[in-house]
Amino acid sequence: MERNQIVEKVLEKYPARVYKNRKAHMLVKENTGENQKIQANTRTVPGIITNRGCCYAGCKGVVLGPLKDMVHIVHGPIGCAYYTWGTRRNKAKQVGDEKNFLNYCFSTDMQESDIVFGGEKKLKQAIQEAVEIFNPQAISISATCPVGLIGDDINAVAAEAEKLYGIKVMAFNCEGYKGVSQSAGHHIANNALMKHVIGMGQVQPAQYAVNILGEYNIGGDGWEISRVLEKIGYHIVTIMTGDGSYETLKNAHKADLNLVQCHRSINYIAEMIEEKYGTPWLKVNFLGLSSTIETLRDMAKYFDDPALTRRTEEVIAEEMVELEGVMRYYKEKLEGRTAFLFVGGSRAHHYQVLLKDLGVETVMAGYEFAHRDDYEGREVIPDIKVDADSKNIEELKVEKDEKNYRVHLSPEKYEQLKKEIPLSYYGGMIKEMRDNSILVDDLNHHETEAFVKILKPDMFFSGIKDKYVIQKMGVYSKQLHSYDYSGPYAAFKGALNFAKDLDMGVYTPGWKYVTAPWKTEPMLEGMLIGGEN
Ligand code: CFM
Ligand code: HCA
Repeated sequence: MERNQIVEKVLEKYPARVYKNRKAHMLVKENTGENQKIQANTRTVPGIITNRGCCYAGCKGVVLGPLKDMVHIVHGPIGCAYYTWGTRRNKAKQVGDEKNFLNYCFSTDMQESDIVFGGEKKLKQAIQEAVEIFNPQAISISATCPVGLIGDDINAVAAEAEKLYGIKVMAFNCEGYKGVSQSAGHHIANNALMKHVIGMGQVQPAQYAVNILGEYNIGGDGWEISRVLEKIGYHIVTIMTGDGSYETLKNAHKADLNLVQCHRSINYIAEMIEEKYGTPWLKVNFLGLSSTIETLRDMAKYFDDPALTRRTEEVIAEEMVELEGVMRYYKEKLEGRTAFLFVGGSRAHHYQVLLKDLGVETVMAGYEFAHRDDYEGREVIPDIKVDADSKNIEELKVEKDEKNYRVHLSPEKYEQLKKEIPLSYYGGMIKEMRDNSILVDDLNHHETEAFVKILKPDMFFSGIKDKYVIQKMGVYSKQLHSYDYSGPYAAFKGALNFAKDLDMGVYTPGWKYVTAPWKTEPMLEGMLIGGEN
């Protein structure tokens, strides 16, 4: 079947309205060289089972949660607090006299009576307890759905607590329903960190100072990236936000370059720092050996210092000597296999490189909640007429900070470099995918099963919500959010961990005990959409 026919087959039994909606979220990459449009960042059709998370998950769970020296109070029911604490892999090390509160889950544990009579009193008490017991420099308060519905004024509580205790207390109106998905929460968190934290510090960094933005240290990825960068001679001012801290984040404006790993979650800050302080950003990808090497070379081009360039090549050579043989071994075992990737807002793109390094072809990829620019490149931003989140979320305007603004490159050099490296630019996922591959935004449960049955990929990379459904279909399924509690997968040593895990997953004898449905259900055509088999 042609790929376009496959898409039609998957969509065919939807009612007309749903068909129209979902079709706009899918495309087959064509060899036209033209920008191919995909609908993204719009609300899921009610009733469809989506894998997306909520605004609060993006704000507290992703961006704020990993900041280790802050107390993050969740104002809401305990389940919400637990979800963004126990299931997120926020790994952090305490260095020197730094504080690290990440082992604690702080919540007001709202009950029915708080919903009826209001929860502000309980929130004030929680702040007081946190201050008395933990003495943090800063506190975040994140609102969950009921808080917005009953109208607790968390901003007033935060302002009062800030005066009372003389520490930073930030309130985040990131109720779960606030936007389309996690990405609304990223934006809310970015705005407040920009307003209240970045720019407040005065610590001068060492030479070759960089920030790593959009790296959340899942499985220790941030540590492996830092190891490589420090070996070359870079100084990491702050990492946003995996193993990051409030204290280091204050100095983010002092770096010479911002590295952007996950564009979706942090592009707002990268842009605002450039506007306010003059720091350019570079789109990087530390997932995959070829992309890690390319990123390191791009960084060397930016700094344009022969000693740093030499050191970059030395480190690449040293790391690769250890890896080449063993990676070839895994490539031989995995070559020719096919994969589906469906992950949040950046990994579905980044991991394609790592898979390609291992000879695995991505036949279908999609994001849960990324925006059109993450698919098509930042050049489409002016065409995104209606941003479904913009009526709820402030579009923060920043101005040049005359005192702290620094010019890092002459305008000519900046323009020249932009032609060579992705400086303050992200090209998105589509351009890098092979012709004929399928892209699906906000893939849902029915579509997952239907595409798997038709295309029979050798492996599927996504999250906890669909992992076991897929595995029971006889297809190896690997979580790319939590890494199934393995990792790191980033940079050099991470690539090898990934190759080993993939090899184990594909070759496990366990597959003998699972039969793929298409082996026992020959009437595939009739059973794609429930109820007919
Ligand atoms: Fe960025 Fe992330 Fe992702 Fe994301 Fe997420 Fe995540 Fe993700 Mo889960 S910030 S968009 S909101 S890389 S939590 S660390 S794994 S969906 S692809
Ligand atoms: C979130 C967090 C999540 C969920 C993971 C998953 C994460 O968005 O709420 O569905 O497997 O990475 O922990 O994306």
